[in-house]
Amino acid sequence: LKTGWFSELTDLLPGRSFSMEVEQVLHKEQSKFQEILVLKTKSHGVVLVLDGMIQCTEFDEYSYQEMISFLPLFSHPKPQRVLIVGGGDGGVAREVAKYPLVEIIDQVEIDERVIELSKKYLPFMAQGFDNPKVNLHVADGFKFMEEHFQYYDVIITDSSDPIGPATSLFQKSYFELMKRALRPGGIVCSQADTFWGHLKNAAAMYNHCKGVFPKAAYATSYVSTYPAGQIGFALGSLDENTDFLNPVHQLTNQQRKDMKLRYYTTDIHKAAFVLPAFVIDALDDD
Ligand code: AAT
Repeated sequence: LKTGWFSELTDLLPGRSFSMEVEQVLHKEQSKFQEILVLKTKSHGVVLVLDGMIQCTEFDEYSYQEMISFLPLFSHPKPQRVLIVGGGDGGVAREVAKYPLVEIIDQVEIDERVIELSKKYLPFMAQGFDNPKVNLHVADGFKFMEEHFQYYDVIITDSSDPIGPATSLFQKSYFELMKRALRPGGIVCSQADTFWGHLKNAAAMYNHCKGVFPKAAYATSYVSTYPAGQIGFALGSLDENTDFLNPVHQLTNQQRKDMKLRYYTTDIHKAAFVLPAFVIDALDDD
């Protein structure tokens, strides 16, 4: 490896790696839960890395935060109470807070240090926490879910990958707990891995939704700095009539400009559910 470069080297991605040239290591520590690294890179601005995996970069974070937020929010007729699990950088809170129908945003992040360091080094994302609608809890998302019943309209799980503290958020039992925590008509959306090389994980997440909710769907987005440049989302709805492919709230160009959306459009939403043949077959098989 060249010195001065960060390479994403983890057991989750054997035999390959994405690299960025580092201008400065802004911060490095071992928290109670994970290794936290904040880098200033030449090409991607500030980058947050947890346990060796890239969580977000200043350059393309919006492509992920907007999709994981608005795929579920615009599929729900009246999303007043939203729960965000994970998302310690504040990017999803920033997006969810933009939507006027949303009245309450609870967020449960396990690692206080991710929040504190994001406030310091990623203020363009952590500004999400300043919104008065946001109530931040520092706790384990799985435990939090066990203690909440029939309350939320939308639950967004913006979690790190299924290794370390986030492992429980990828299990079927977590989807059962989310179902219980929703009000009638509620919708969930979870980070669901990449189908390039992790097809089994992606299909498992879709099948958790399909096994637990009357309606399920799998969506995809381009995120240039995530493994293979692609990440999926598993969506489930308590309302069997939810039509994920045709969002109830469709945005005009003016509306999306007013919301300062840089990635999400209604057409991108519809296209996100159009999947390659090998993915369709893998989702059907399981
Ligand atoms: N907004 C995009 C960044 C993330 S951050 C994922 C967050 O989930 C981290 O802050 C981590 O501390 C938190 N987290 C992990 N486990 C739990 C848990 N059990 N309960 C609550 N929060 C948790 C997502 C990046 C996706 C990366 C794709 N490769």
